[in-house]
Amino acid sequence: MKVIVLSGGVGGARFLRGVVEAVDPAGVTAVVNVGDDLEALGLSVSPDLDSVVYALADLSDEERGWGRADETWNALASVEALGGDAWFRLGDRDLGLHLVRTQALRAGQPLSAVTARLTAALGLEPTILPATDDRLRTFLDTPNGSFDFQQWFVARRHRDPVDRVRFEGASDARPAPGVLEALHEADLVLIAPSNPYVSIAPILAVERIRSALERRRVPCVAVSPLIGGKAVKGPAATMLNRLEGGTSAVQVTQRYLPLIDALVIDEADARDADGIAELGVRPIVTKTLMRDAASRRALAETALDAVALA
Ligand code: FO1
Repeated sequence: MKVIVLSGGVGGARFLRGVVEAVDPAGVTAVVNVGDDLEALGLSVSPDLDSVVYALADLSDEERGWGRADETWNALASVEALGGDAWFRLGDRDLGLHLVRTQALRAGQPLSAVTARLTAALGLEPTILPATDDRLRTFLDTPNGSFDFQQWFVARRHRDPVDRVRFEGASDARPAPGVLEALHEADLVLIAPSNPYVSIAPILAVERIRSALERRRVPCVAVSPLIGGKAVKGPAATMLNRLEGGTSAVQVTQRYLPLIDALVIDEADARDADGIAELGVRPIVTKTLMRDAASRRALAETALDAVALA
C-alpha cells in the first residue's frame, strides 16, 4: 500500500513511526512542515523534518519529543559563556545534522536533496520530503506583536494569544520534487495528529499541494491532536478555542473541511462523533494516545483501515 502522511514535528513523528511499523516502510512518504524552519547560530535548522528523521531512525529523545537521545550540550554551554544566542537549544549530536545541511544548502542543494542524502545515510526506507524547497515561514500575529514561529513558540513559550497565522512565501512556494507524484500514487492520504494551524496549514498553504489534495480520488483521513478536548502537547487547543470558537473534535473537523473524509478521534471525545458526522465526515473512535510502540502502531492501523472507505 502507498501512503502519504502530512506531518508536523513531535506528534507527527510519533505517528509516522506507527505507520512504518504497520505497512511496508518503502511505500510511505512523509510530507513535512517547513514553516518552523529557522537560522540558529548561522545554521539552517528544520525542526519538524529533523523530528521525523530522528524518530524514524530511532534516534529521537522520546521524552523531550525533539532532538536526539543521549544528547549533551557542551557546544551550547560554550556559546552561552561567550555571550552568544542560546535560546534555541542545539545539542552536540544534533549540531552534526545542522552542519551537514547548512553546508549543502549554501552549496546550492535544495532542502529535499539534502534531506534525501541524510535519510540515505541513516538507512531510512520511507521517503521524507519537505513540503517545499522554497522559503515558507510561519508568522503569528498576536496582540503583543508579530513573531516568527520559533520566537513565539520557544522564546515566548507560545504565551501570546494568536489572532492570525500567516505563511510568508506560501503564494510563490512550489511543492518539493516528489510531493505531487506521491500524492498521485497514494492509496491513502493521512494527516498526522499535529497542530492544524502551525504544522498542517503551512503544508496546505502550498497551493499546488492543496489543489492536488482536493482533486484526489483516494480517502483522506486526519487524526485529531486532541484528547478530551485538550492538546497532548503544545498550543493546539488554545488556538482552536480562540480561532475556531471551541476545543472539541468538531472544531478540528471544521479546520480540515472540505479536505477530509474521516477523522480519527479519541474515546474521550466520543461525544463529538455526531457533530463530526453532521459535517459529512466519518468519525472513527479509538485510543489515540501514543505512549509506546504498541499504541502508536494500533493508532496507525486504525487510520490505515480507512483505505476501505474508497
Ligand atoms: N523546542 C523548544 O521548546 N525549545 C528548544 O530550545 C528547541 C530547540 C530545538 C532544536 C532543534 C530541533 O529540531 C527542535 C527544537 N525544538 C525546541 C522543538 C521545536 O521548536 C518545535 O517542537 C517544533 O518546531 C514544533 O513542531
